[in-house]
Amino acid sequence: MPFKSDLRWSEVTPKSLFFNRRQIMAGAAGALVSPILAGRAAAAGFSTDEAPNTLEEISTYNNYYEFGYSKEEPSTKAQALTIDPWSVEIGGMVDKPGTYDLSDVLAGMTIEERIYRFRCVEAWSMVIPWQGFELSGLLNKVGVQPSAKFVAFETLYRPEEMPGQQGGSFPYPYVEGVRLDEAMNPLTILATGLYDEELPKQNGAPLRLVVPWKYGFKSIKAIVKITLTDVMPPTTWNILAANEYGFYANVNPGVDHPRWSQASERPIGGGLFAGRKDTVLFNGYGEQVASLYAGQDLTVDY
Ligand SMILES: Nc1nc2c(c(=O)[nH]1)N[C@H]1C(S)=C(S)[C@@H](COP(=O)(O)O)O[C@H]1N2
Ligand SMILES: [Mo]
Repeated sequence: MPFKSDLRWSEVTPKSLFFNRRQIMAGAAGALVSPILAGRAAAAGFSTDEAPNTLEEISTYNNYYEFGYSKEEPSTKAQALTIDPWSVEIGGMVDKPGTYDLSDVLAGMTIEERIYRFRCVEAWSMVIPWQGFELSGLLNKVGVQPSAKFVAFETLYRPEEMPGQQGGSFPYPYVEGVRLDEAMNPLTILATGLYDEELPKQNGAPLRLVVPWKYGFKSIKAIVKITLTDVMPPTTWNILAANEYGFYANVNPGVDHPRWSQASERPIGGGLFAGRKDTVLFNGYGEQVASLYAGQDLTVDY
C-alpha cells in the first residue's frame, strides 16, 4: 500500500523522532511559520505512508554544488543567501510572460503537504514531507501556448553569495528541464516548505522543483527562471557527462549508471546496520507516471 490519502508527517513519524524534531525546531533560531500554510489543502492520495526522515537529516545531508561539493557544506554556507526579495522570470511560449515577484507566483496556488520518496542518482534515498503546489497550477496561470513541449528551469546565479559559482569548471547557472506532460503531472510540485516550516535555504529556498519519480538532480533549487520551449532544454548533469546522466533521469533499477549499480539504494538515517533496499522503477510512482513513457525505450531515453 504505497499511498494513503490523509496521513500527515506527525502521524507517520515515530513518536521519538517527532519529539526529537520538536526540540530541533525549538532551537532553530529564526524559524518562522510560513503564512502561506494557512491555505493548506489535503494531498489527494499522493503521499507515501513511509516514515519521513528527520528534519535534521533532510537539512544537513544535501547536494547543492553552489555551496560546495560535500554533503555538509550547504547546511552552513547556504545561510548567507538572500532569498527576500525573490522574483521568477517566466517566459517563452506563455500567454503572460513577465518577471513575477514570489508572492505573485504563489498567489492562487494551493499549498499542500506531499510526503515523497526522494532517490538521488548516487543511490541514497530519503522520505521527505514537502509543502508545495502543483507546477501545473502555475503553468495554467501564465497560460501555456500550444507550441510548447518542454519546461526549462534555471537556478539563481549570484557568485558573491554562492561561493561554488566563483571560478571552477562547473557550468553555472544550474539548469534543468522536463517535458511538458511531465511538468503537468500532479506529482510534480514546486516546493516552498518542509515539515510545516519555510524551506531551508540548503534545500533550495524559496522555490525548488520536486519530481519524485526522477533522480534528485532533476529537482533544481532556488529557481529564478522558467521558460516554455519547443526544444529539449540543456540540463546541467547532461552537459557535464551525457553518457552518465540523461535528460529523462527516471529512477530505474534496470538501467545502471556506467560507474555503479542502480538496483538498490541506501536509505539515509537507517542506522549503521540498516540494509540497502531494492530500488523500484519510477521510484514507486509507476502507477501515476508509467504511461508517460509508453513506447519509449528507457535504456535509450535514460
Ligand atoms: N541548483 C542546484 N539544484 C540542485 C543541485 C545543485 O547542486 N544545485 N543538486 C541536485 C541533486 S544532485 C540532488 S540529489 C538534490 C538534493 O536535494 P536536497 O539537498 O534537498 O536533498 O538537489 C538537486 N538540485
Ligand atoms: Mo543527486
